[in-house]
Amino acid sequence: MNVSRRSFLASIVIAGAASPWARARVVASDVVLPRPTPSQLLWQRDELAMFVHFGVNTYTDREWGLGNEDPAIFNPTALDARQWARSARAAGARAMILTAKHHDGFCLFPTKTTKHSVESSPWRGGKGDVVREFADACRAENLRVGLYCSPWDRNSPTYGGERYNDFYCDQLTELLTRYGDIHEMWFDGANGEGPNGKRQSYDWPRIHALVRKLQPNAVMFSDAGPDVRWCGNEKGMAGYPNWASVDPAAVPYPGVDSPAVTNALLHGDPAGRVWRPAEADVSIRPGWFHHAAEDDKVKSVDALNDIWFNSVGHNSKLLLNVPPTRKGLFHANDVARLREWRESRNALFAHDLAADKTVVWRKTGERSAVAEIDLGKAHPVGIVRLSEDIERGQRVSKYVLHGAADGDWKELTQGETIGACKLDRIASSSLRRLRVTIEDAISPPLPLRVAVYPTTG
Ligand code: FUL
Repeated sequence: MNVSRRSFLASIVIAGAASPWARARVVASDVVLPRPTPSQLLWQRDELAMFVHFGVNTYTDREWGLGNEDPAIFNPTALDARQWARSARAAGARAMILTAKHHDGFCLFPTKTTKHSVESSPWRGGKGDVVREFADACRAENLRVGLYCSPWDRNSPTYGGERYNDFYCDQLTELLTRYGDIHEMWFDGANGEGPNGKRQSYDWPRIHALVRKLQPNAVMFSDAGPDVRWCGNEKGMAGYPNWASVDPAAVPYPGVDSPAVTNALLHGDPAGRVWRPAEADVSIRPGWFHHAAEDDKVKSVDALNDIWFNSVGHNSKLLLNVPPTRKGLFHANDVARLREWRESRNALFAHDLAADKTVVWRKTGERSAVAEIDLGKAHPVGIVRLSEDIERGQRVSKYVLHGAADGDWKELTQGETIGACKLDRIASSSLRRLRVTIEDAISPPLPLRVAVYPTTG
């Protein structure tokens, strides 16, 4: 599903331009738009990452630990991070993110900062390191490695004072120097009270600078970025329209909450000067951690597909959580569902009817254009995928999709933003030609990539 740049360029012809790419370059050089860094681009092109919530909550059946859990309860009898990674890979994920520390403060890695860690547990005789096994498994399965280290810590006695920022930065330093390349550092916004009843003021500029220094290629996620923003809900549903650009002042720090903030997270801002695409996180079950009572509540393939269309299909990246059980394995129901879901997506997107067809591109004004494609013969069309060349920013703000069998054009759907990927499910009809009319854009639009998938089932 990734847009290969070479095929993207090869499949487009610009009507009436002697040297299409020379012309496109001139247009693009006129504008100053926020653009992704190479790391942000890589991050978005992965489309799907797996989230893994694991820790003392797995053993207490809680979602938020209290911070006073006995490390002795952490004892996965069959922990196999390779099984997580294989399932993630089979589901089509290209990255995986582990809760190295959740709000309870229990560290899944040995650390000099606290005794509240795997070292004090019976697992692997206190010599184990879940983060190490996780990172090794990711690399063995060709997945990029991401880590979640909760700023909120209900265990640390330093929490609520300046020393906690040192403590937290020491933990980050351990995580960012021991385990090779980290692709994504995930900072959640929850910020409650610590063991002393105090709240913490986090030194975000220092935290961000530390991550940049130790892992310059990592993207940092939080409500407030700086590289990737939260999509504004935990349902895996990005907003629409969805701009990758934002006004950084609209979400000043992680955890800030108001209707205006939610709106900014859901939709981004076409006038925003910073590139900060949305990540849509959701769990495959009701909870983030494993609870045996939810073993029959694994989301259906239809629900997961719906999430896909509303996340990846709305110019976002999907972060899907699958929680290991007390044994340290993904549950068989989740593994089976991931496989079924992948098969369903494979079927939906198996055959791009437009793969070897030419998109004829015609500028119709400073901020408008038309893309037309002839499939050669009529097919029942179920999904149209549109992509902008986001390396050069996001531009389209209004489009209409038309289709024709042999005769008249009829309107299929209308949309606003496109970005890296817009998926339109259209009522099944037999179509030979498709036309995307870009009615407005915030900057001269560039040729689109158009993929067309037949109706299945
Ligand atoms: C939130 C946390 O409070 C939840 O427990 C979970 O980790 C979710 C992904 O982020 O901020």
